[in-house]
Amino acid sequence: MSCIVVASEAKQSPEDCFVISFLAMTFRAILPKELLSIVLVRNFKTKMNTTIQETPEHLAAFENKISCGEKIEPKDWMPERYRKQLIRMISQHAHSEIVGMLPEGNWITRAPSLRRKKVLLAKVQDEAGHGLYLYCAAETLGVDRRELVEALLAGKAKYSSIFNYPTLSWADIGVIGWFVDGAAIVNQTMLARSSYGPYSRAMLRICSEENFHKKQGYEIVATLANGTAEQRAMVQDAVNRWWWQSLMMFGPSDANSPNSEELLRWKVKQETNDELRQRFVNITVPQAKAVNLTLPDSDLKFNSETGDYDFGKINWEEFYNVINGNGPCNAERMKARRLADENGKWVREAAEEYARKNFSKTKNI
Ligand code: FAQ
Repeated sequence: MSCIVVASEAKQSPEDCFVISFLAMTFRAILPKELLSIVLVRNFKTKMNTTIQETPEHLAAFENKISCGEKIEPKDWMPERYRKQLIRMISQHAHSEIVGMLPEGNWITRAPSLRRKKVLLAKVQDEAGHGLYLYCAAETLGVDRRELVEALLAGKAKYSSIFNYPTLSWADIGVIGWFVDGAAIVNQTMLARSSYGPYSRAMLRICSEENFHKKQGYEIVATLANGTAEQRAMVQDAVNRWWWQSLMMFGPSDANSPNSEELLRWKVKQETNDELRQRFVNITVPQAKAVNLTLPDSDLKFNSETGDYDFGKINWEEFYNVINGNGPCNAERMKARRLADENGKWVREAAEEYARKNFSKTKNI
């Protein structure tokens, strides 16, 4: 087992470097060497060329680079709108990973065996790691992580709708791995080809971990589906409660997706919300059949002309209700995040004070 500390040197101020050294020293001091692997993510605050005005020539060169399949890197010139869109999307993604720890974290103490407990613990820890990579990726765009976290805590930033539903039974943990991680893989495999270098590289690592997550979820589902009548009923109930909500993860239909046009043009997204949703349905229907579970949609049927599974109408009213903060668990999730932020305040303050003192010592030398 290894413990990974991801630290960011986003601001590059000497204070930050001291905070990181302090954390590294502390972890080295308290953990045996074989348990510790420290990853310092050097996240250079971009000295973006914002002094260069946005001219049609710059935009044309930028778009040409993208159409040739080249990646945009933090120090490259980019239109302000591209930068803003990426900060919005990457930070929402990071918040989703962090808030997404809550529904599953709720079951760590109640997992039915030591094996299941260990796997779930590792999965939830992975999600925390994904959140940290993603905050680092957002910081390469010149934004401060604290600013992003404060936007979440103030209710100004979004996170995925799916995490505003309760986990009522152990079967929910299996279904989350199968559906939610499954949907995330479909979406993120596309994002791994995104035009922004740091985001696409973060996605590669994240997708390989999500594959394990999906497999552990499907294994739980298959075990319950082959179990007693009570276990089968429990897993079918979980499938019924998470199916439509998982389809909503892909966002509004293309006709109502205000950001898609721009994101597709700049190859941040390479496929539309509806295309990805359809791919997820096509992948998942045979998997449900394989374990003799039904998906709660009487309109679901194979269309031999398109080669796709046609499916019923999504309840968009519910979707907008949830993303506007009125889902079943929105208030509970935000309360948990605010509490975590408050409880971590003394650690941030101690680290800052340590850095401040050490920085002034260095200046005196
Ligand atoms: N929930 O114009 P579009 C995971 C918002 S990670 C909440 O179509 P866009 C791993 C959207 O932000 C799951 N809000 O937007 C895991 C926009 O609002 P804004 C997270 C949503 O950006 C597993 C407005 O609606 N994955 O599960 C949702 O083109 C288990 C209009 O929408 C990502 O974030 C939604 N479902 O497409 C972790 C992937 N859908 O900002 C723990 C990266 C839409 O204008 C446990 N993001 N909205 O006020 C994306 O791929 C895209 O941003 C979309 C939305 C597809 C989410």
